[in-house]
Amino acid sequence: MSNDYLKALIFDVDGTLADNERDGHRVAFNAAFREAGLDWEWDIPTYDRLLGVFGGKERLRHYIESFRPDFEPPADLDGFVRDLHQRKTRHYLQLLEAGAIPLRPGVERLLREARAAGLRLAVASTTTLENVTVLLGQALGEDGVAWFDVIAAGDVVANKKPAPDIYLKALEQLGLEASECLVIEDTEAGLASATTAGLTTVITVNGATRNQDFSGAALVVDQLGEPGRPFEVLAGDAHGGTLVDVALLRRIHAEKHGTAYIVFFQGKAPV
Ligand code: XBP
Repeated sequence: MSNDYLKALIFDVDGTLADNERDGHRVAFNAAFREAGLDWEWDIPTYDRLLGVFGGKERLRHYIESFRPDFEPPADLDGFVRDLHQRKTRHYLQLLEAGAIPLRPGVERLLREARAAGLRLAVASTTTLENVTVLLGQALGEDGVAWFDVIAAGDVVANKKPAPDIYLKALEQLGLEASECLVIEDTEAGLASATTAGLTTVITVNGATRNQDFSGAALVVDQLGEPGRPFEVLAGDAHGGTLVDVALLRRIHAEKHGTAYIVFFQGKAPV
């Protein structure tokens, strides 16, 4: 039994902080295809299937290999994919900068509460680093990025989710043990990644992930919840709570790690 107190929250980004896959990343991929003179168009059902492959470059390559037997790949396939992905990232950043991609309900509330309670914040995401920093700056204001001690993102690891690498990287950069952190995720692959890294995980589903298998998650909800807009509990024990807040996360963590559950002075863990 461990005696570790909860010290940090690690957030996935796409689908968790923002519901940005279908109306953000997908739209940007399609704009890149048009710009490159390709007649490819990813509709929502196609994109939902492609979401099984994490990482934009990996997803493009999978699409070419598995969905476009008609396509004559160029000799430099890596360069072709890289160019297409750079175009996609430019279009995605434009959407972010236009304010087209807001945070999901309860996200900003939880981030603010966690900071006030002395918890450290981190990101572990498959997406390109700039996609994360621009989203945070746009949604939380100029110092939004500085709220996070660690932003582990994109190609800094060789193996993307469901491999545990990005969560292990975030833990290494935080200098913390898995037992001192909790993860917020939205996908089965993200859950597998965090769980293999030894982390306890709360799932906040979205339209594309609601029917995935989340056995092994500590709690599964439809959104983090706001006052007056309670979450729906899809699996697990919410301990009578109506939103994901620091008190509920401490309770879940304490239960999982066997830490004596005490009333923290002003919500802060003892040092
Ligand atoms: C989700 C992803 C990302 C984005 C695309 O990652 O798979 O690939 O769809 O991002 P996570 P890039 O849930 O870990 O945030 O095109 O920048 O790779």
